[in-house]
Amino acid sequence: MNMTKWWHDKVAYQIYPKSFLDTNGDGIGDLQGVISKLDYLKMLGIDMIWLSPVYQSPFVDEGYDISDYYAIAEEFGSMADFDELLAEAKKRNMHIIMDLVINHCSDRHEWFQKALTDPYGEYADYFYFRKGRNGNPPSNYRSYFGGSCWEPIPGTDLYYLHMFAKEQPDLNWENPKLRQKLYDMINWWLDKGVTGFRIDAIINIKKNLDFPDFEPDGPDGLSSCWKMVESVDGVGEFLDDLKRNTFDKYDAFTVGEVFNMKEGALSDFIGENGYFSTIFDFSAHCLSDGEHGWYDAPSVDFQTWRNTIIRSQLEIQECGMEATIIENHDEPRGVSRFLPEYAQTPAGTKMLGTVNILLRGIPFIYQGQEIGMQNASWDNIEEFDDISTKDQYRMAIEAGLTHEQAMEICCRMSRDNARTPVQWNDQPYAGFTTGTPWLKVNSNYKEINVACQEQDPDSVLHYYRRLIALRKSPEYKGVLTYGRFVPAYENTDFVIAYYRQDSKQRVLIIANFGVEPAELALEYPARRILLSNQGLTETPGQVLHLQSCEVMVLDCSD
Ligand code: TEU
Ligand code: CA
Repeated sequence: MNMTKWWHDKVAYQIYPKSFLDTNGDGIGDLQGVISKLDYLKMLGIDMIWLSPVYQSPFVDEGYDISDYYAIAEEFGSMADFDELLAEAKKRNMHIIMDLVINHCSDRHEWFQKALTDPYGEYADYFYFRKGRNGNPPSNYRSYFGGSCWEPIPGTDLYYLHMFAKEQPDLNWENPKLRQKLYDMINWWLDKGVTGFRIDAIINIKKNLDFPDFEPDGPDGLSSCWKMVESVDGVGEFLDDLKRNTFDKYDAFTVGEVFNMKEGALSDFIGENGYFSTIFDFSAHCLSDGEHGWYDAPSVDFQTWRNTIIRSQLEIQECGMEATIIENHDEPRGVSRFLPEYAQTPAGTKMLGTVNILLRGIPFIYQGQEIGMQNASWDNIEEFDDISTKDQYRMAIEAGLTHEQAMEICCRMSRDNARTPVQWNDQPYAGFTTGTPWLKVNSNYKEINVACQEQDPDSVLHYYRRLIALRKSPEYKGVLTYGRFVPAYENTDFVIAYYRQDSKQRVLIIANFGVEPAELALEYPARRILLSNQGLTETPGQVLHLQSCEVMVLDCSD
């Protein structure tokens, strides 16, 4: 990678607007809430904000079902609010990137409504309308949210395809007219001043138009729809066309949500001329993918997690950069997921953050991560809002698990763990709203909230500020952005360590995830301690003593 890009050294923050901050008491976060916290984010060191969808939507899948790409959801405010957000961000030299959901839209979108009224007309070809086979749907695909991917169209012998919920019909990317409409829409937002996009579920846009059946892989007799996605060729042509007609013209930043990529395709995606600027590194998250669902998800031990991160970093740096995350709106909280119970403390939270944020890549911090928000506790299935959690619960029960077992799994894995309101203070509903929040507030808000952490210089929040400041400091920015990733101390149990180094500098990041203290001889003498979650300031000697959950960042340049 030789060319530098404007976004290489940026630190990003994901906002899930519905749960960020409510300013009008309706229990739903809104754009004014985001605007009011721009200074807070600036102070944290954030350069770029990814907004989860704020478009008009029936919210069946919380905004990932868009009914009008040119309108702001009235729950969140107006287009004037959005323009104000853009202007206020710009004043602070911050970028706004939108969520681009173009594999599917909402069944309430005008295109789909028109298609339904004229199932053989022009708009039907914006979607996949197909005849059934012998009284069955056109193929045996199971959607990501459960049940068949095919929904009958009333009054016809046709079905339409939906890889996600039935309220999210898939758009037909084979249709050049549809593609052009999407490009026009993307360019309209870029003209407005958004500087890029996070691109949702994008690998799914290429279908095998024969829609062949696959071997059933569950008791429902269906086969996961991603098998078709993984087996079909040609997504690259669409992605290339997309990029040339939109992002390229604006030097936009794009981060793709890409699962199920083909072996060896990484450089096509994120190389110098890749389809995207970057994609998310989900390698650690995929470790807990069950064969059938959450109910048969394997548990992940420390060594596997560490080795996965190392392997992934080594592979990526040969092609480009990926976006590194601990959590997002689809994942449980990282502190609850990646840290053993004894480490689910402020020290452990800082350690996990340090290891992640100093990796080679573009860090994306998810709202609340900077104060160490954790999974919530859920008492019954009705408390969940998430469509996927409800489906996973049903699947677990169908597979023979008890209600208690199924609940235990949903508590651990639910996407709603990341969607509980941000904990701003210790007031009712954590200061998120003066009304009733749309989703329950985590009961630990009195211990974990922004206001109390502001008061405490040792808090996770203050530590995150120092961590990001180090990453962006004039002295270390170069090596921490472009420096190579070199794993270290790989044979030491419970330690994860790596160097970031270039021809002039070498920085060691080293963390002890174990219960026991660790003692290690430094391979290169330390010149200076750059960061410590124990507040240490004295440069260590030859032998490094790391307590349980201790992390250190050392300048070990020659
Ligand atoms: O996610 C795509 C995706 O593959 C995940 O939804 C995954 O299948 C799911 O989290 C398992 O629980 C994107 C968005 O991030 C997600 O919020 C949307 O629900 C989905 O697309 C549909 O737009
Ligand atoms: Ca509101």
